Amino acid sequence: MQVFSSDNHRRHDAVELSRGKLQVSVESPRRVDIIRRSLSEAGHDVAAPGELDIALVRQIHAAEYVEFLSGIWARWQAQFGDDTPAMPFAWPSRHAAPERPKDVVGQLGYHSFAADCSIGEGTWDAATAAAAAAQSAADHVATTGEATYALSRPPGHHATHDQFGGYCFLNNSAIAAQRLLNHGRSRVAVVDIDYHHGNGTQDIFYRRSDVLTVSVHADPMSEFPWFAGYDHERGAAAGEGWNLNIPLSLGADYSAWSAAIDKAAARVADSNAEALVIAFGADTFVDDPLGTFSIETQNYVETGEKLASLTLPTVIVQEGGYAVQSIGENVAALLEGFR
Ligand code: Q9C
Ligand code: ZN
Repeated sequence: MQVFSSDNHRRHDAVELSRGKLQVSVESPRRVDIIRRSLSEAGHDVAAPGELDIALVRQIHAAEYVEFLSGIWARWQAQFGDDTPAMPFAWPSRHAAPERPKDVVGQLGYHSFAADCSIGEGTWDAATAAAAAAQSAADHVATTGEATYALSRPPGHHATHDQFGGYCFLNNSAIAAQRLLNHGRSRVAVVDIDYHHGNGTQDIFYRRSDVLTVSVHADPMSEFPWFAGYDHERGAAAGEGWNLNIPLSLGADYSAWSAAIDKAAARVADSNAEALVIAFGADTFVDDPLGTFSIETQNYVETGEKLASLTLPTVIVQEGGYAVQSIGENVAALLEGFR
């Protein structure tokens, strides 16, 4: 399979606030090193992505958010004069449409929803490289029809129209879906099988019917991102009926998870979608430090086979997965299902 991966991911190496402590983020550069090694060994062809079309990013994200992300590090450094990472710590009240403050710290709160991300000197370059991988994968799928994998890092599915969070800055899966539409597909389905709900992708396409969003994930009543991912969220306005959430109990096993994926696949088969984006997080794996599901490596082969049997042109985009010692085998297993 053709794989797109940029070395620029390395320029983002973050900290996260976790249980009261600032720690090195589990969303580490090593994740990509290990996936790349496994995929090369399995005979996949890894190429660097082309240059990102920033107009494509602006179809998905607010212009003021793109401007914020690209400039925030320089502004933070100018304001505080050192190399501490930029992080938010205050967010708007739920009760009113918030003002957008002028200040760097105010804007960090306005443009985020969680304190598990830090922004450093290379964050923008890494995030745009991740989006470029998704864009190039979509281009390759549109021209060849062959399933293609974007090894995007940092991940993207939590990033909303104008907020970062959950280790995500630019929504790579949404960018891939939009790129497929730009190539002339009239409807695209996004199936998100990361352990966590794809709240960002849901947010971006919530009022649209040209992108069907389906997510299988841990019940947000008990798991991040807490405030979205419920089964009553079905889309709005023109998008009514075009969002499907399938939350599962903590500790779900393969039989529960695979039944949910069957349901997701059935919705896609029913949708007239002309292309598919799989937002693939390996954090459903049994040994994942953030997840509670008990999916095993071999299960990802069968999952790949199931999704491949939809016979749609398919972009697979990397999302989460933090059991680094197994992440390479798990990604290789999912791709194996597409052979
Ligand atoms: N100390 C993705 O899988 N923070 N993001 C967990 C744990 C949120 C996961 C805190 C996890 C976000 C792309
Ligand atoms: Zn996840």
